Amino acid sequence: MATPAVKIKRVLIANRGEIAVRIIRTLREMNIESVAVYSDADFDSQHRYLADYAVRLPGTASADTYLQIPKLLAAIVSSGADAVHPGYGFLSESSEFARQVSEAGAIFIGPPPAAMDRMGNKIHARNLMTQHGVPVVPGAQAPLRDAAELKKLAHEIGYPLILKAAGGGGGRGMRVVRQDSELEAALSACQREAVAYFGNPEVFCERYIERPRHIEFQVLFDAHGNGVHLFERDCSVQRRHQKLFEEAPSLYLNEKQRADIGAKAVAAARAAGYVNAGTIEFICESPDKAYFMEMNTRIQVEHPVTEMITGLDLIAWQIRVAQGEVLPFKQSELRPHGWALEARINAEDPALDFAPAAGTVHAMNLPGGPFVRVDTHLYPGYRIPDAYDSMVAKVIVWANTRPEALKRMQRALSELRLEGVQTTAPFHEALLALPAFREGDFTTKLIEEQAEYWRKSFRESGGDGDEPTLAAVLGVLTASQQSATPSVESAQSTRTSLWNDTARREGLE
Ligand code: MV4
Repeated sequence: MATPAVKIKRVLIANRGEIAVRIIRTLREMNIESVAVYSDADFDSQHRYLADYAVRLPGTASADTYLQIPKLLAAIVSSGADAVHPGYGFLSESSEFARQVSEAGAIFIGPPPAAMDRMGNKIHARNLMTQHGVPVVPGAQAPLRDAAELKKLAHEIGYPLILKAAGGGGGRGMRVVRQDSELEAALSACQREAVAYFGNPEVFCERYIERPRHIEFQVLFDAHGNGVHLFERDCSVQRRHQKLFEEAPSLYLNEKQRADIGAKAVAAARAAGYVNAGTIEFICESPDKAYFMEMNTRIQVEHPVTEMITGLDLIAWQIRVAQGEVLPFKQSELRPHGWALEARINAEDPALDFAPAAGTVHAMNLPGGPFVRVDTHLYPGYRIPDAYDSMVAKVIVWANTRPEALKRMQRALSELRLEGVQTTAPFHEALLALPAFREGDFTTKLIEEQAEYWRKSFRESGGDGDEPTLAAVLGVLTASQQSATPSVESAQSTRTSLWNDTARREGLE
């Protein structure tokens, strides 16, 4: 392996929870020291215990702690960290943070700020993709000026349409429009939300794809112009833009389609001048019609499924390319191996419409055994604070084939016990039993469209509370019909607390 241009010795992790723990583990394996930062609510958190050093960020709210650039810069200086890993959420996609970390003399373990900016504006990203031969959904090439212009475009593109904020992403502030009469109100609502959520009033439109498959490609680029894709993840199983279950590879694509879309993902990242690990999101109308949606310029929650099918530690590779190392493999040398699944375990209360719920983990039993991985920051006696997001564990399994992986996930979930908190685990058990899911016949609408199937089973079981799984699933479904609450991963960077926000939104909408 080529000698790195620089050798990172001490990394500050500007994050918390399972991802902070995950990053510390790789650092230790690489003989790199770790520096945790912790808010007052995270005094008892595992990432603080596990790191070599820990720096307090006074305060509790994300805005006062994990989102506070000045406090983080002070922690970098006081700890002597020579690099920063941002994890996901929080400041991970802030080009401003990346710039200030560099100016403070530390290495930002992530993409160059300019690449983040190129992909951050969705209109700019769409146009950049078109220039580089990456397909986008037919739509606007500039911010919409007014309803008249939108109407003209609508007649060119055809209904249904979707309005999105240029500064948005991850599903927030989108509006579907099905006819002329809805245009004006939808445009002004979308513009209003664009200002409120993203501080940017620019809005654009695209043809709306009713039942897409959400497939994203992991890419990895070094600083010397070498880049590969590490195959795809199918993240179609989601509710309210919150991913619940991910897998790699996707049953939807054959080898040729995988290679074609993968090449487009590499072209997309190259067009942005990308370095480090990133993800190109596509929505697919059919396996041969994949459109670029957006790029996530961070490590993602679901990165472990890619690690399982490639055998690569993605956090380690992020660090290596940040040190200037050259990628030692070519695309032609990479092959996916077997099948990996991930179930996100969120602490949520079915009695409160599956609202995020804090609590103390009085006792726990985590799944184990062959080819099972659990990424979590939980330990017995830990009190889950309500100031941050509700994801508390990821159960990841690997097997040679998808049917074997499904069986293994069922086995793993059957071992999971978290006493004192209610979780999304029952939802996953119901999902794994669902014929459409098992057969791979699903889109992003799966959960909504299966509502009737689950309701019927619930009625036939008597609906008397003897069926905790179905009752829990019905709770998920009820929640899924409420107003959109987008993904934690992308949303927590712009909000002080998702948990409080859920309650706030219910009052507002
Ligand atoms: C779309 C779409 C249909 N047509 N764009 C949601 C998240 C953001 N990244 C883009 N999203 C969508 N954009 C067009 N032109 C449907 C969605 C969408 C979606 C996409 C991926 C995963 C889950 C989704 C759930 C609802 C809507």
